[in-house]
Amino acid sequence: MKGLLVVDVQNDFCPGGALAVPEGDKVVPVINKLMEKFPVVVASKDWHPKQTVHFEKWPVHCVHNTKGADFHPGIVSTKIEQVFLKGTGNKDDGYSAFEATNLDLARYLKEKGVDELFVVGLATDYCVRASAIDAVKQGLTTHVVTDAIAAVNVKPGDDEKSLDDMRGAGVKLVTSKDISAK
Ligand code: VGL
Ligand code: ZN
Repeated sequence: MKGLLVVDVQNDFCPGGALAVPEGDKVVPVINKLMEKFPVVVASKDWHPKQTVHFEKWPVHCVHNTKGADFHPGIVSTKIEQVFLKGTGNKDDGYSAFEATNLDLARYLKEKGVDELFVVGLATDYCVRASAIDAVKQGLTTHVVTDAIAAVNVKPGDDEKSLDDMRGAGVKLVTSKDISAK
């Protein structure tokens, strides 16, 4: 069974947001179309407390229950059956959706019979990378859809390096047009 994991398509990671990913919003229409093709669609949200050591490294972003932490308004969120919240503690981790604290993503996918996971969203070089690599470690056949992700690129080239890291870990890179109907 195929599942789609939509990582952190939140206002703060989109243009105008507190930690804007260049062209972060370009993934929105691609993801909306993809969601139609998957029997199981889940999403993660970066969901930080007001104060966390994470903000020593990053501008304040995705504080829980704020507009910045909402999904981008263009995302058809009715297609998302479950949201996984991560980065909820006072620690600088939580990049991976598999570290969500409200529910166990690995167990959820297993219960749904998902053995093949497609990862999309923001940001390529942090949460998409960490989530995809963890998915492989969970034994899932894991794909990242390269036209449905965008990178922060704190350093130029972080996007390409992340793609290499993911490929090296066993992630398959595909484009949205390679994905057929469910
Ligand atoms: C992320 C930086 C800080 C992400 C989250 O969702 O990729 N990046 N917090
Ligand atoms: Zn964060």
